[in-house]
Parts: sequence; structure tokens; C-alpha cells
Amino acid sequence: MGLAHDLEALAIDIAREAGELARVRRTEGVAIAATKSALADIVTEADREVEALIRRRLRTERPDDGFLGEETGAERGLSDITWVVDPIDGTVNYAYGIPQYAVSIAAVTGEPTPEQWEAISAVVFNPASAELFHAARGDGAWRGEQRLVVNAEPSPAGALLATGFGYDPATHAGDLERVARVMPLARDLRRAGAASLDFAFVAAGRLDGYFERGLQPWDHAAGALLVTEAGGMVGGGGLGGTASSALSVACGPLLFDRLLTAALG
Ligand code: LIP
Repeated sequence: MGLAHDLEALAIDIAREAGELARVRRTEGVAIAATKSALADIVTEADREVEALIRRRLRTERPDDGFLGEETGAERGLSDITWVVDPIDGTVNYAYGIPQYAVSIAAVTGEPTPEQWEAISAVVFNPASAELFHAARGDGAWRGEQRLVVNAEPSPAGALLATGFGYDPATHAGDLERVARVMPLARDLRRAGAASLDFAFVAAGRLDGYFERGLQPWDHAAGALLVTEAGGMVGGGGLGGTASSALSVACGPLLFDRLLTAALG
């Protein structure tokens, strides 16, 4: 527990500093630096600046650890720890001024791939709302000092679910077919635009479940630990049923099999 707590505390401190930088840059105006996988897949100068700050802090505090970041890629370390970072998750929200974005930082052990790693510390911080979600493996999930618990099962009215759509328009038809398969389980859908906060909201009981195709490792690394430490289940289309770009699913245990089956199709 010692190392997980130590890394959680470091991640909280870094996420707060990084989140404040993102918040300030947002007030100054956001510049689109480039597009990536599709025209809609943007990166802002702030994404790059925030990830650079996080990498700098980690190089200083944990020089032997590995790193996997959305904007600067992968760097193997000498230790068994890899930091998986999305500097500004919900980049499109951030660019439009929608206050639903987060700094997502996870520390994982083992091979730095979602099918093989074990997340031990996680932080998801929304600087716009000042909500900080965090977890150390085996010690529960928290929003600040409040312990988080997933909704064990949805109300008879159905599940309040969140989902998302990929940046590539060619994937939207399949995403909509998935929504149609899942809708019989739902009372309604939310599409908030930041995967890490969708996971955090499942952990907090603000959503009954979340499903999305196309997530990257940095989108789900921290949020998945929040959900499992809050008593939920996370899975998807990866090897061994892990969350993956093929599909990620997060919810309470009594909904999981039905949601995963419908989302997989
Ligand atoms: C985003 C996710 C969102 C998903 C977007 C994108 P980004 O991450 O948080 O849930 O629908 O396609 O993957 O690009 O803002 O870090």
C-alpha cells in the first residue's frame, strides 16, 4: 500500500499544478496546434505544454519510471512503474470552452500495455470544477475526502449511461448501431466528451455505466482504477476482456454482463 499511496500523493500534486496551467491557458484563449488521426482530432498548444510540465515533474521526482503520454508517446523506464498520462482529456470540450475536461494520470506496474499492466494509483482532476478523483489500489476511490461507490444496479426506469463517438466520421455508423443495441438497458444517455470523467462519474454513482469504442490507453488508465476501487467492473474488447480501443465498458457488477454483451454485439 505504501508505494501506491506515495504515487497517488505525487500524482495529486502534479495533477493540481498541471490542471491550474490548463485552466489559466483556457482563460487566455486556446490555440489549435495540429490535427492528428482526423480533422476532428485536435491537439492544442496547452495539451503539449501541460504534458511537458507533467513529464518534467515526473523526471525530477521519479527519474527511473517509464512514461506513456497522449502527446509525446512512450518511453520505457528502468523501474517497474509507468506513468500513463492524458494531459487534457476532453480536448474538444477544452477548445470550445466547455468546462468538462480533466488531467488524467495513472501509475501502472508491469508491461505498459492495457492488457498486461496493473494500475496502482490514479488521479482524474477537472480544474474547471475543482473536482479531484483519486485512488490507490486496495484503498478505495475518493472525490477529495469523500469515499466513492458505484451504483450497485440501475433503477427500474433503466440505466443512466454515457458513451462517446470517435473522431473519424467513418466510425459513427458503427457507434450509433452500438447505441441502438444498448438503448433497451438505458433510461437515457449522456455524452459528456471526456472519458476519464465518464469513468469517474461511474465511480461516483453519477452514472450507472459507460461504454465507448476507440479509447486510447491514456483515456481509461486512471478512470478504470477509480471504478474498480469504487466496487465497479471494467472490461471491453481487449485480450482477456480488458478495456481497449475495441471497446471499454464500466459499471456496477449487476449491470456489467448485460452492458458488455449489448455493447459488443
Ligand atoms: C477523448 C475522450 C472522449 C472520446 C473522444 C476522445 P481526448 O479523449 O475523452 O471520451 O469520445 O473521442 O478520445 O482526445 O480529448 O484526450
